[in-house]
Amino acid sequence: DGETSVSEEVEHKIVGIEPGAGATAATDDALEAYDSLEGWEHETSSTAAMLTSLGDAYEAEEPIIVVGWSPHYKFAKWDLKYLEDPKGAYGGAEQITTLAHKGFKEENPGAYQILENIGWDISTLEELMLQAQDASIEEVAQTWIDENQDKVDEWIADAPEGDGSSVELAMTPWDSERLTGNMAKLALEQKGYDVSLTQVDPAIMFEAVAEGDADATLAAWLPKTHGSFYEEHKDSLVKVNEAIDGAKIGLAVPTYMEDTNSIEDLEP
Ligand code: PBE
Repeated sequence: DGETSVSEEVEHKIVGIEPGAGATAATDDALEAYDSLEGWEHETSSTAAMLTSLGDAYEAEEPIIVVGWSPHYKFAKWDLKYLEDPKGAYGGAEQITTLAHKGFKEENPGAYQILENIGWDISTLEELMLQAQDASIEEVAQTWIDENQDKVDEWIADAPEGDGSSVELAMTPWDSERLTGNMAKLALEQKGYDVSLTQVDPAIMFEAVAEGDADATLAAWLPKTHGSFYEEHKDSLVKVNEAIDGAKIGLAVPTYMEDTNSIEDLEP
């Protein structure tokens, strides 16, 4: 009928994020799983570049398809929706899980006990991610700890003093993980633990905790996003806590793309 389809308008391209992200691997899986995505290109770059492309397209009310996830401020800043994923390429609800090296509980039972207690509602984290648009992650983390001492006390009160024992935490480079990593660090430090926080890609993070180069992480998205990393290393890892419930990954589009609601609405 001569009309340009959404798939043509976006030039059969998915705007992706970092090559090492779990959501990137899931998107490659989706390209394999869906006939509707045959011949599509998955362009990886960075979260910042994806957000710039999304903001520009949104401003111009042009169609765009991005690799998305929650919690993230993009859903508060713009009206976006996830595309339905009937084949489950992106999994379902995820828990952002705290993992430790298998020997860590015995090595440092006090720090382990505190990590078992630390968790947040997803709405709290979303609010903090919005605040982090206008302030540094470290500032937002410090302010939340200062204003929620009752919560921090629940986490640390019953645990033994750290007496300067070291806790090496690993995290990934995304805002949600930098926030939870920094807040956990501050809570552990209040009890006298000496905490280091290192930022690495997911593959390195899993390897570091599995090999004991890091003690623990609050940044494992399971069961799907980092599922293959977890499977590879699970014999050396312990699930300490599900610190955040209700996370999600998938393909996201602006809601003004009214007729595009499922990955199966796209065309080769
Ligand atoms: N993310 C945010 C990461 C984990 C946290 C969903 C973009 C990923 O590995 O895909």
